[in-house]
Amino acid sequence: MSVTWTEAAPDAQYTDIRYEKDGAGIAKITIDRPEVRNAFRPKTLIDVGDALERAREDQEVGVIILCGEGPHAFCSGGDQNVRGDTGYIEEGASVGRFHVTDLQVQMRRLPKPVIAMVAGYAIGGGHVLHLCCDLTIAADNARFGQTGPRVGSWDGGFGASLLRDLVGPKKAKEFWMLCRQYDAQQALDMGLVNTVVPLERLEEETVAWCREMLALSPFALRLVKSSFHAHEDGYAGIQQLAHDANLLFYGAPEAQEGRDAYKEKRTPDFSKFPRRA
Ligand code: S0N
Repeated sequence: MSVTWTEAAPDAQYTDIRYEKDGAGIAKITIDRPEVRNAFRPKTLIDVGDALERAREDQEVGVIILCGEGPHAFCSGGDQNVRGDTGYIEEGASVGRFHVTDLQVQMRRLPKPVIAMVAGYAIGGGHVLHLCCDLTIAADNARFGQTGPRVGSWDGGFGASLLRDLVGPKKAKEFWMLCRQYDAQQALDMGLVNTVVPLERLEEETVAWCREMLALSPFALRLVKSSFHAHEDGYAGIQQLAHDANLLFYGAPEAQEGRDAYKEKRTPDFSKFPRRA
């Protein structure tokens, strides 16, 4: 199953990623810093966030792949070279922060499936990025793990909660308290990834999964995602699902009667709508 990727945002000032589309519904965002195992600095995350927003707004796009350049790493987390005493420091800034906080939420709220395509290492904050994706397709050379306590940090947000949901509390604590690495088969066995394929077939298989989703109802997929997150993300998750319901209701004559009555300066007549059991 061949695919041809075309640069999709030639106007964007991306330095750390590539943003491409296949012209048939799939967008691909590639973290392009292989010299540091695709570690992210603030600009990397700003680029990824911008590309995700483009993919969200683009009605041609139904599914988004997130991956790293090359066979050695999906992403090795925060770039320790730009880690300051106040967070990760963007070029030209004096005070740092965690740009990844907003990106993780953006991935969760984005109403289209985001698929992690993992070759090589998904480590540290890179591991949390794959956790935040809706599905993960792993190559047989993939390795997963958290390093926080080894480098003086931790991610107690999605990095703890989603991992706990996927592999259970004991195993999740093992990830964080021992900082071990797990291979692709171990990851599959513990429910951390959806499938494992030979490295040379990774993109082909990921694209096949994407095409399967593209054949399905886009709004149903949107509601599937927001339904899961309604529980997992608390009030923010419920808000997403509730607003998706609003979006559907806007299309109903009952909602339109309220709008039309307001515009026509009359009392709305909801009597024709059933009080459904
Ligand atoms: C990925 C590893 C296992 C790969 O090992 P391998 O294949 O042996 O390659 P190396 O020789 O180690 O690496 C090749 C070159 O790449 C550089 N490099 C790799 N990772 C990083 C990185 N994260 N930052 C900077 N440089 C990196 C190497 O230095 C090497 O360069 P040269 O050739 O010049 O020597 C292995 O590389 C590894 O273990 N990497 C470090 C993984 C790690 O500890 N990552 C950081 C973990 N923390 C975060 O991700 C922060 C997350 C975060 O932002 C956050 C968010 C919310 C709340 C809390 C946090 C938080 O945790 O702070």
